[in-house]
Amino acid sequence: QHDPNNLSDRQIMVHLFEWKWNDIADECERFLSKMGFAGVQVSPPTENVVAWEPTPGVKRPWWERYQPVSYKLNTRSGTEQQFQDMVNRCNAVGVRIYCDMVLNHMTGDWPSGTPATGGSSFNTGSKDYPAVPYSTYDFNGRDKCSTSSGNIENYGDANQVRNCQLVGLKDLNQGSDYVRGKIIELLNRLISYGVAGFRFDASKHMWPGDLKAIADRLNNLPTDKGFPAGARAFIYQEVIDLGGEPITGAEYVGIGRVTEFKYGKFLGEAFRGRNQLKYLKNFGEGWGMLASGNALVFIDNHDNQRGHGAGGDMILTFRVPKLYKMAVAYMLAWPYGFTRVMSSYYWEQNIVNGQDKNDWVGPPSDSNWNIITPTINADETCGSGWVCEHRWRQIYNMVKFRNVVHGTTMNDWWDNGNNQIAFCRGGKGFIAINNDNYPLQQSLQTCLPSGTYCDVISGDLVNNQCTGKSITVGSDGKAFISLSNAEDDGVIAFHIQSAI
Ligand code: QV4
Ligand code: CA
Repeated sequence: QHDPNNLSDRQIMVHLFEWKWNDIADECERFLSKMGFAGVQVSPPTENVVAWEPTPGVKRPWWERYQPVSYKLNTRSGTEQQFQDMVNRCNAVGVRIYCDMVLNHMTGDWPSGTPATGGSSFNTGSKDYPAVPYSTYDFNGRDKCSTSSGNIENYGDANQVRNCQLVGLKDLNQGSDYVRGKIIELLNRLISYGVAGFRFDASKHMWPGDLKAIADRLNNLPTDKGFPAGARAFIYQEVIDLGGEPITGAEYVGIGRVTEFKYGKFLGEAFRGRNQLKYLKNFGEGWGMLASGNALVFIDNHDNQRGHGAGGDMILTFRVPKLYKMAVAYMLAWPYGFTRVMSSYYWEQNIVNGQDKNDWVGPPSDSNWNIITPTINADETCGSGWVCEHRWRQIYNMVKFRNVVHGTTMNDWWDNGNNQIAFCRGGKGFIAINNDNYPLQQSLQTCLPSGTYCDVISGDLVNNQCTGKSITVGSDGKAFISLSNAEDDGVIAFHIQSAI
């Protein structure tokens, strides 16, 4: 199902990567609702392995959460009780919860006695996960996967990709009625708590037919949690399709939306100067991407911001803030896909031969490895190791922009033949971006009513005054736009609700 079950005036989700449930509930109430966020993607809620030094020095990596041990909801993010409380509190302020679901596999190989976050035992040698329970019969075996390692060795072979192990992770057989039943039970439990949708992790590694069979047996969203009668869970599937493999994203669009990884890669290339912004005029289907209504789009995700997954060094992240804010602004102004904003924590990189040796580092935590609550600074930004891109003014003000212009199309495209672009959105909002190494100085058609507007990138509209730049639109709809390449931000944006 492709509809995020969002309130109609809220069009953006934020991934609060590795946040605790209590902190997410607070964030819904104090910030996300006020700023018009539609929902939150939360880290996998299912009990996972406690990964303690699988290799020397690696302690509680973020990726341990992608190795489930059971379907108990007990993780470093909190307990089942805290999870339910979060869903209730966020729904109460109109912010949806979308869960990251690891359904393709359970853990990799671990020594017996390795603990799990909810206290469950498991045995990887015999493929026993008694707290579900799953046993060896529930996994794809030698009959299904014929590679010598038992792992996926060739992405050119669709059978391997679905039926062999992804990096040694015990591969569940979603073709089995029993496994389907356990997965459906889990998803329906989350639905009963008021969860509005799911990210299906590693969907490329599961058969579309199996996912369809599972999705079809989900319950409607509960009316007693505020959903309209007959509402279905939103589904977006993680399929990395950059072309060149037999498995395509298009195989999955019948079930729900699909992560469009080309989007962030192409924008990374454009803003890093490997392509020109003028070509973004028809960004979307015209670039060989999925249909807008089938796409879930983002600039970076928790994998490719640290060199896992897809996109390589073209991906933009918080580490290149000026380019990143420009790309996010473009994404949020551009009518394509359902958008997701990344919200990260900081870690020190250690790049050796082009590879970050610290790509495993988990979230900010105390001496007992409990995740730390983000602190909130006076200027709305975060502290204590949390980057909180979603609390950068240039980003949350563009969230509002997207909500304001929702339902309009793009018009009045302008470019300078290089990397200065501008466009308007159906009489409701205007944006200009300068990624050339010289100033933008132009009188441009804006499509907005005449008046004075506050630029929402350099400041805000406060007490009927602009704290940043202001722009005057004349009776002909034209405005003089001045945006130097030397400024902190390479964007000017305003909309009908930023008018003085
Ligand atoms: C190691 C060896 C293997 C060996 C295995 C033996 O590398 O060769 O067979 O031990 O047990 C971690 C380690 C990895 C380790 C594995 C098993 O990094 O070295 O294998 O665990 O213990 C995340 C991380 C992975 C991590 C995994 C599980 O990115 O590094 O593996 O979690 O903890 C493809 C997929 C796509 C995937 C993307 C990263 O098509 O689906 O790779 N993206 C999603 C998630 C991602 C997650 C997974 C899928 C798996 O977004 O975060 O992987 O759930 O493109
Ligand atoms: Ca599989």
